[in-house]
Amino acid sequence: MDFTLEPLPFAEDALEPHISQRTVEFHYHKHHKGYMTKLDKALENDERRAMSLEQIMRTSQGGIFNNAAQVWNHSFYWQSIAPSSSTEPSAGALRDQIERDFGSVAALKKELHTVAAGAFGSGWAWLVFDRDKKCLQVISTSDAENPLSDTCLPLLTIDVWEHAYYLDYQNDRGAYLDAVLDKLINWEFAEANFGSQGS
Ligand code: MN3
Repeated sequence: MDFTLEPLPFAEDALEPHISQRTVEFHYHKHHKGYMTKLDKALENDERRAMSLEQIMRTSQGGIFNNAAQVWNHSFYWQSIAPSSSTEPSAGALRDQIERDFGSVAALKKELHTVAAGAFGSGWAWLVFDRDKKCLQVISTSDAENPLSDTCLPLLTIDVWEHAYYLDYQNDRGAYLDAVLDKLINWEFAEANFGSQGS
């Protein structure tokens, strides 16, 4: 794999006032980049250097898994949020599936809020599509874990590590989640992921 970080999909101040430029700077240049730097160093003389990031995650444990997964999770997070997002998914396949599985978009947002707020310690909240059960689910993972597998297709994620919100909201994770869920969720990204499920 190429050990350079892809650029942010928006300007560093573009999420203001919901997520500050200072948070995005630290989050991207220190945390996200830090995981990539550590992964690069850990794989210095390792045949896994030639693998894709996804292959490295599948075949590694411990520090190498943690750094690889955190690189992947953060790239996915930066795409899961966007400035001036539409507040709801537009009419279409994902919206139909949301209404089937949760009743409404509002109920899905409430479930995301509950799961993300209730996740103990550091981790991630996810909207995923279960290919076996053919349904959407909201789940959380701890630390660097992610739900990526043959049966589980991630559609969007919310970072609930404290570094994602502490500078802006201190210990009030709920206020950060309100801002993300009401103003920043990139429904077009979730729709594109949902559309890639195959059949
Ligand atoms: Mn983070």
